[in-house]
Amino acid sequence: MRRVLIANRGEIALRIIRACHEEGLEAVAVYSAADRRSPHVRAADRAIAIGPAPPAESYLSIERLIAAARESGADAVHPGYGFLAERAAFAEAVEQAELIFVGPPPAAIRAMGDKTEARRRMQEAGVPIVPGGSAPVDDPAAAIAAAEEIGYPVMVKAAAGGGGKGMRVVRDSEGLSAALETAASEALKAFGDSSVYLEKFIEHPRHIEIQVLADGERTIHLGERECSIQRRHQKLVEEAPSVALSVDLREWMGAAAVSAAQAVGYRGAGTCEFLLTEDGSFYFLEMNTRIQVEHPVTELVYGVDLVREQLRIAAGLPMRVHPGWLNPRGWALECRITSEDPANGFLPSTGRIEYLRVPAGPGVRWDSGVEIGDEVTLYYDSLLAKLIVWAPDRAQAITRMTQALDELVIVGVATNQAFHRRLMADPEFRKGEIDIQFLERRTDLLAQSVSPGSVLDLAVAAALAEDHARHARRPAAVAETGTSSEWARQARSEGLR
Ligand code: MV4
Repeated sequence: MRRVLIANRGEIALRIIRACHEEGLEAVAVYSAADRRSPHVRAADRAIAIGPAPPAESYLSIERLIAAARESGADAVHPGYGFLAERAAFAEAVEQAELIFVGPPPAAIRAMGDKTEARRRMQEAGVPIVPGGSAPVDDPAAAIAAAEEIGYPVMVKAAAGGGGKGMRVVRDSEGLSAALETAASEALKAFGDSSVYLEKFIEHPRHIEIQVLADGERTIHLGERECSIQRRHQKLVEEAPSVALSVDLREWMGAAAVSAAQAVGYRGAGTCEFLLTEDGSFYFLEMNTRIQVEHPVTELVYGVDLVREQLRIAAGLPMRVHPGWLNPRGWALECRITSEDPANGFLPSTGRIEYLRVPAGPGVRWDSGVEIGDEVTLYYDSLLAKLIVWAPDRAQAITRMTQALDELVIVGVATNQAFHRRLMADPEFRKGEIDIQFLERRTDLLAQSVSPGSVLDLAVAAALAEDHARHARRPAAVAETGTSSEWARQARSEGLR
């Protein structure tokens, strides 16, 4: 393996290009007409135009991507996340073109993509799944009988689903047939497959996911990520480790994730999603057969570069992860900075990034695909950057994130930055008292719009507050008078300190 085509854009394309270079590999970027000036295009060794801005005609075109790989002499393809990353047909097309797919075998993608198939495989492998059916239900009478058995509330889920589409909660037999119909039609629309099945609805769980790596020889886990802070199935903040896991629970969930991966012949980096209840029960939900957006928090606490490991494994090399290293150290947090306006129902905002000040300092990582001057459009998802921090413990990580959010300035598009600041200051969040319904309860953290008339007042107040904060940050010794040292006093008065 010498040259890798990155079938993606934005921050993850840049992330993968950097990993390629560290592994001594050449990186080929692809770009749509909207991305011709993007940072990932300049960072790569070569870049190939693959079509117009709409994803269907560029980043989602299997044909054009394979053609670009051929034209550039690439011998491998990394899909990143989103777009074609979890399409078994893409992995197959890559392999049919005699290229290496940097990801799991197509059969593993396919098995995990069908949720009822995945449930059957997990059951066989002894991985705990949510009580419920492992085959699609078709007629309402059978569904009512099944729901009685499971016990209400139940959830109707799309077999081809994932990520929250085609799901309905049902609290009694009355609502069941309507829910079956809406879930089935939603599933048909979203996935082209109307099959649905039933599960017990788990109330107020945490969303915990386990990172796995498999190189064909060994399958290991790299602990958990806590992903409960989400809104409408979009994660906003992730952390590693989770306050909810003891060393023992980490090993149990880790072992379950390893079994899940082994059950489908997994290779590469993957993630098993679980629901974790307050009493410490956990249930496998689904496996994401790709590198994930939030992978950096695991990298920071485990000291492992997951994308470099993906590349090594794809090249047929053993992973470099030494079993003795595998303990989380300290705490990592990630805030997804998106071009969405919390004051406007989180609608995507567009515009040119007129000014950008990026946070820095010890333990601060900024994974971004945008720069000053870039145009934010509606063609792609709204993730502008991931602000990631590491610190020795959770409290210090929150402090560090708060400081980094204070340093961050983005002018030109509305972002969710202020939401993240409110969250970091929130007592419940700081205690780690979170579950997947946290943001449904705490709508106060989402909104807080500012009327145009108060903007000037706020600007003046902000300037005064900044001045006050600068004084507060100055070391106490400087502010003090009446020191015994005439030398020091004199030096300070001359501005030498
Ligand atoms: C559930 C559930 C409660 N009970 N299944 C959402 C996306 C898909 N991965 C599965 N999902 C859920 N399945 C049962 N039986 C709650 C969710 C869920 C959820 C899961 C993870 C993260 C965020 C979520 C938000 C709403 C619902």
